[in-house]
Amino acid sequence: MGVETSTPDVAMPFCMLHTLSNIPLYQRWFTLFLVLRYGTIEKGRRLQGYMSGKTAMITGVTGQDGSYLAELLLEKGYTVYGLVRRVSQPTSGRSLINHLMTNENFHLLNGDLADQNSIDNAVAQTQPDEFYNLGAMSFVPESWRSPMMTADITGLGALRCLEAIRKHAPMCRFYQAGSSEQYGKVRDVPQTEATPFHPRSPYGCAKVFAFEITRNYRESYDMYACTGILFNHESPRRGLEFVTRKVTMTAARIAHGFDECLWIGNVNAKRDWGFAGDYVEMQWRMLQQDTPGDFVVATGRTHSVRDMITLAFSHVGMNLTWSGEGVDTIATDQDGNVRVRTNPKFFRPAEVDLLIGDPALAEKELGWVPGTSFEELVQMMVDSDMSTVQEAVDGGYAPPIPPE
Ligand code: NDP
Ligand code: GDR
Repeated sequence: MGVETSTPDVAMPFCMLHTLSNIPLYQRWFTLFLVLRYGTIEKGRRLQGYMSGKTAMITGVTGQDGSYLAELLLEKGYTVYGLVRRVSQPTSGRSLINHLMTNENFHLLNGDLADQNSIDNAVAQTQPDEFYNLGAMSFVPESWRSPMMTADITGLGALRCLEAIRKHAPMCRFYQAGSSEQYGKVRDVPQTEATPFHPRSPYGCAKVFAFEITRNYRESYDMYACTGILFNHESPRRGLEFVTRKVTMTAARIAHGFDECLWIGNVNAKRDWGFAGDYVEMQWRMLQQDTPGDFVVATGRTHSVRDMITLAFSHVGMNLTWSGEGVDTIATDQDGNVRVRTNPKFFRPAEVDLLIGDPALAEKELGWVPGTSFEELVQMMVDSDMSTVQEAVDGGYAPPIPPE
C-alpha cells in the first residue's frame, strides 16, 4: 500500500492546533485565512512557509547551489539543516556558508551520502518537511577517473536519501538535483522533459540512475519526490575547475599580470548557461506544487565555450581573435599576445556537444522565467574575480589558481 503524501482531511483540526500553537497570534489568524481561502490544510501549511515553521534539509550545502538555496530558505523563514561531511579543518572549504553560521535557524549535521546510517539519523532526528539532495561528485571529468565513487555518491546517494525519508519521514518532500548531462548525446534540440536520455560520462549515468530511482519511489510509495533537470548554472561561487569560472578567474589573473594565457580544452562545446541564484528558486518551487513532477530548468539559449571566453576577455580589455583547429586552436589579443592555448588533456573521452533546454513547462506550471542573461552572468563573474584578485594584490597574498 502506498504511503500518504498529504495530511488526511480528518486530521485537519488536530494538525492545525499543533501547527498554530507554535506561532504568534496574528500569524494564526493569517494561517486560518490561508486555509479557508485555499481550501486544504496542505496548501495552507505550504504557504505558511513564507512566515516560518518549515524545516528543510540540504545535502551539498557547502557547494554553489547549496549555499544559495540555504540563503533563500532562511529568507523564507525555514529552519535549515545542512548535511556536511566530517572534515578535519571545518573552517576551510566552508567559505560559501561561513556567513550563515551565525543565523540561529541554520544548523549543520555530520553526514555522508556514502553512509546510510548518517542520513537515516539526520532525517529521523530533524523530521524535515523538505529534503533537497544537492550533494554529488559534480565534476564530469573526475567521473572517468573515479567512476565507482561517482556511482556511489551521485547515484546511490540519492537512493540513500529516499530510503531515509521512506523509513523515517514519509511525508517529507524530496528534490533531486538532476542534470542536462542525462541527455548527453542529445536526441532532440532543444531538450524537454520528454527527450530520451543518452548519458556520455559516468557522472551522467549516475544522474540517470538517481532520476529513475526518484521517479520509482514516487510511483512505488506515493512519495512527493521530483527531479529538476537543471542545465549548467554558474555564479561567482562556481568551483574553479568548471569552465566558466576557470575562464573568468584566469582572465582576471592575466589582467593583473599573474598568468600569460588560459589553457583550455574543447571550445566548440555548447552549453545553456544560467545564473545559479535564479535556479535555486526553481528547486524550491518544485516542492510547493499540489502534485510532484519533473521539470527542465534552462534559459533556452546556448553559447559555445569559445564565445564565453571571448566575452569574458572583452570585459578585461582584451579583444580576442581565434585561429587554428582542434589542438592547434589559439586566440590572440589586440596586441598580438597569445591569450588562449589548447591542451588536449582537457578533452573528454566522450563529449556532450550541444545542450539547450526548453523551459516551457517550468514557465507554464511553475511561473518561472530566468532573470539573469548570459551577458549579465559573465559580467558578474568577471567583476567578482577581478575584485578577488585585486584584494589579493592589496593584501599581499596569492590569488586563487584554477586547478589543472
Ligand atoms: P558543487 O560541486 O558546488 O557542490 C557539491 C556538494 O556536494 C558539496 O557541498 C560537496 O561537499 C557535496 N558532497 C560531495 N560528496 C559528498 C558526500 N559524499 N556526502 C555529502 N556531501 C557530498 O555542486 P553544485 O552546487 O554546482 O551542484 C549542486 C547539485 O546540482 C549537484 O548534485 C550537481 O551534480 C547538480 N547539478 C549542477 C549543475 C550546475 O550547473 N551547477 C547542473 C545540473 C546539476 P564538500 O564541500 O564536502 O565537497
Ligand atoms: P559540465 O561543465 O561538464 O557541462 O558539467 P564544465 O564547465 O566542466 O564543462 C563545460 C564544457 O566546457 C568544455 N571545456 C572545459 N571544461 C572544463 N571544466 N575545463 C576546461 O578547461 C574546458 N575546456 C573546454 C567541456 O568539455 C564541456 O563541454 C556541469 C557540472 O556542473 C555538472 O555537475 C552539471 O550536471 C552539468 O554542468 C549540467
